[in-house]
Amino acid sequence: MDRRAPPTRCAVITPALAKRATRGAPERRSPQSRLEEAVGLAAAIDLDVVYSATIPLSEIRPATFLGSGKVEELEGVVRAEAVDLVFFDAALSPVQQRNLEKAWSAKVVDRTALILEIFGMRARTKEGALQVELAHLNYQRSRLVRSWTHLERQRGGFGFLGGPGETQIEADRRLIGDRILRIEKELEQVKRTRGLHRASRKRVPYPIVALVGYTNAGKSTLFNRLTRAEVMAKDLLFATLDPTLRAVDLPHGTRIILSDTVGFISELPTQLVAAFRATLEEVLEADLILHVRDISHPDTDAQAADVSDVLEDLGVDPQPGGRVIEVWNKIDRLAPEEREQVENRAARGGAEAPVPVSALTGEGTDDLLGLIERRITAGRVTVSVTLAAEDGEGLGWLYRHGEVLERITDDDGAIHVALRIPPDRAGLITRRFGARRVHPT
Ligand SMILES: Nc1nc2c(ncn2[C@@H]2O[C@H](COP(=O)(O)OP(=O)(O)OP(=O)(O)O)[C@@H](O)[C@H]2O)c(=O)[nH]1
Ligand SMILES: [Mg+2]
Repeated sequence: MDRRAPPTRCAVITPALAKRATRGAPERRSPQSRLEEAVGLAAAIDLDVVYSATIPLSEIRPATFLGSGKVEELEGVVRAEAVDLVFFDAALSPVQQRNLEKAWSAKVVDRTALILEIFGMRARTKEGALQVELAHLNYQRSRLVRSWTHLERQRGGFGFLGGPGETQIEADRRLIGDRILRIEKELEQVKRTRGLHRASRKRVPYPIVALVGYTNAGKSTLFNRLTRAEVMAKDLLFATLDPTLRAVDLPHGTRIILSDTVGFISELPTQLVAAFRATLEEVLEADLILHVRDISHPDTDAQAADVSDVLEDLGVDPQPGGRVIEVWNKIDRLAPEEREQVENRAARGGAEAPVPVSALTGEGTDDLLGLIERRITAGRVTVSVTLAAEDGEGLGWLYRHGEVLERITDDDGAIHVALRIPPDRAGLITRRFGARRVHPT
């Protein structure tokens, strides 16, 4: 259904608190790049950004966030630019939101609401859609105002872009509560199914390699390059939402499953962190995590720090060297001397060394595949097993529990199998098939 409303005229406001007001919390980004990201978020949902500004302020006012002089000044802007919607890039309390809407006679959405809206538009799988809806309902319930979003969406509309005349209706708490219960039940059902899928995948001996990284870092482009797939890769924040999996054969024949997933962003709404835990659970279980960074971005370090924070929250040690490999993407965009620095850093080697690549041109991606293979197979052992000709069940078991490198049937029908397995499975094999030659690869 493509019922396009005329583009909504949007003003993007990024408040920049003075150091004092942030209680010394380190600000990782410049106000300018925060504003650029905010404009990118608005654009990600097809808003027509007609005005954008950083508003410096020394303290947050409980009633309107900004001081009264600023509120008035912006009222003039909203009127002059015929703004329908103000994206206020911070967390607003319901009271602040309402007061600003009154003062500006325009719809006001904060960062959480906007990101929820983007996620709502992008969710494709049933689970993704349910999780976004759940996050939405929780957000609404916490604000006691009926939202412009999922109710509108059910009518096939464009969420809060739904037009004027929309009033803030007191939410019917009970209605929302009932709905939350229903969705939670449905989610449980979907999760059970997914759990089964995952369990069956676990039995597949292929290691899982997960791509993570800041939104727009180039994960999907890299995924496509490595798998020759065609996942949507766009200069768009949160182009990918639902996880995608695909098998890749590494240079020496090791097969892995590569997973592309949702990108991270600073101040990811807590509702969504919870909701997307399931998506990110794939990451938790991955054998290897590729942290894809846009090394050409001025905020690359701040972005990497944000990603590390989320990984840490999920219980993954974000330090490169362990399960994480840092992939420094977009080297084609670097100036020659910057590029040299990056390459020197990579050449120093070691387990923590980043891998410079360009997902766009393909430079460095062969090295990356080689490294993935070395890391995956390191510590694996090869075992040789001989089976009686009639032991079809045993053969099936081996295929499920290891990576069969070679299988030879000799003249009297006996089957010799060379199997590569993680070391912790060696005991299992010896127990089941008797003592066998076990040697490291
Ligand atoms: N110059 C250059 N551009 C790249 C490279 N890799 C990706 N891009 C561009 O960066 C933009 C974002 O790429 P995506 O692959 O969609 O990024 P993503 O990390 O999947 O983003 P989300 O799904 O939004 O989290 C696209 O316009 C890509 O063409 C690269 O190596 N060099
Ligand atoms: Mg993507």
